Amino acid sequence: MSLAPETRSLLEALGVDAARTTAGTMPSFSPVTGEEIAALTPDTPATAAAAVARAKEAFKAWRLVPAPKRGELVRLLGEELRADKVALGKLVSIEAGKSPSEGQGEVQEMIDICDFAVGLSRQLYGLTIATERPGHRMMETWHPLGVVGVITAFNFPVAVWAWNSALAFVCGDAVIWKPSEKTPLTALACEAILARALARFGAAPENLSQVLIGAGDVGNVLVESPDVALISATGSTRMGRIVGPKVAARFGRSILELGGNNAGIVCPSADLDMTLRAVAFGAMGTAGQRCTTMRRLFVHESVYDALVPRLIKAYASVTVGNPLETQALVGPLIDRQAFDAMQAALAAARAAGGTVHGGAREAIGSDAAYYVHPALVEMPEQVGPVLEETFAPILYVMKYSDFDAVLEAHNAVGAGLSSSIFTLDLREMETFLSARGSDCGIANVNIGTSGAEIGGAFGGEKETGGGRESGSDAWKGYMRRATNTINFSRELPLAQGVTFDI
Ligand code: UN1
Repeated sequence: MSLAPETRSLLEALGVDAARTTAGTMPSFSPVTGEEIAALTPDTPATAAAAVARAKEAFKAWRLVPAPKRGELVRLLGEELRADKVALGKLVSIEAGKSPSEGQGEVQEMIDICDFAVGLSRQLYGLTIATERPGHRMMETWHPLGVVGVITAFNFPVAVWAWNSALAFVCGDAVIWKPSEKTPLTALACEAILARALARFGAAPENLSQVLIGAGDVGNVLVESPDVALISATGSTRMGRIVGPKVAARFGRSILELGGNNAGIVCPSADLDMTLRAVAFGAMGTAGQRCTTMRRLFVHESVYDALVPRLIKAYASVTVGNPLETQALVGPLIDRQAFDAMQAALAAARAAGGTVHGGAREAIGSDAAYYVHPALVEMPEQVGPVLEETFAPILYVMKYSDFDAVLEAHNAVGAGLSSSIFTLDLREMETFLSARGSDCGIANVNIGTSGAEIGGAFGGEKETGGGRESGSDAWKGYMRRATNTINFSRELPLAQGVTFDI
């Protein structure tokens, strides 16, 4: 096959050897046109195993480089990403179908995590702890963990790699990345960008970072290898149910960032203009293909008629289109399976008494591209498809009257990633953020469920998998902790007052 001229020039500008993307057996498609845009040579379980062996060697050297020096590599990566922000953002648009603003926003998220990680490289602190024994000192030390396997999804094809790699690099780990088979080109572009940073850095071991192109059989080598200390996997709950137990069975560590079924609650005092915009972006942005996409909305009966008709209007007027050629707010679904899943969910919602607004396919581009109008579904209650994550732009809207009951309904789904409350009432807000409020890893007030900044820990509870990536102290997941007790006395007092006189 041959590359489209635009894809070819982008890949070349980003430093990817275009020849590597045309001669293989693994096709890659753009959701923008539905056309095949590349054909790559996939890795195999054998080449994946070889990569693990190489990464182990790289780790042995990298763990000895002082952390602030490791941070210098990430600083250079941030610089390279700044230089390539527009080009990489565009490749994200081609491969994942995001609008230009969202494609570049994703690259900005990578730059942000690099900046964060550079600072972190001088702040990998352990505690000094009071000991009960005289002449002793107790402290904890954080050491590099090992080889980190990063498995990412199509919807954030580059940012999630950066969240993991920027932290892993400053923490002293080697990284093997298995990107989604739906977005291999952006992964190769990241590899090329990192290669420039590594060349400027000069002192990193070979194979500090490797990319494996392929499907589940390749990722499975990482998952099952005892030489991969940490698996950080982003994707569906179905994937997590396979990966999590396998890693646990070998006592490996995992950071799982799985499905979300994120909800907003609109209270009587809510600023409805702001709520409207927050819900519109949260539910329709990225064509509903963020793990943080707002999928459920509970609206108090006193404001239902003031808000929901306006929302339906906003849905009707939103522009859907080719993200490379138009200013449309909503781009394509990733593929036909996503479209089929959306239509199946809408049929189930109708059968359960829902009133569907929107949701039809739009004839944009070829038959192989799947553009849909986002759907808002008024549901009489939270049943059937409302309880599940469908990775498409469907917002289920339900009316509520009692605050305590809506909190319960809010938490009565399997996933626990992100959540929002729209209120100006202090009691409602604080209750939502309290122990009896939202059970999600992310709980917001007067903003939507998506678009988290990198400074906070990112992830969620229950079927979302419990992992935390990105900011705050998520770095601890990429290091191992040693508790050290040092006796600088001439005695040997035992802890807990135990005597053992010999
Ligand atoms: C994802 O969809 O996997 O909070 C990540 C957000 C983005 C990250 C989403 N910062 O929407």
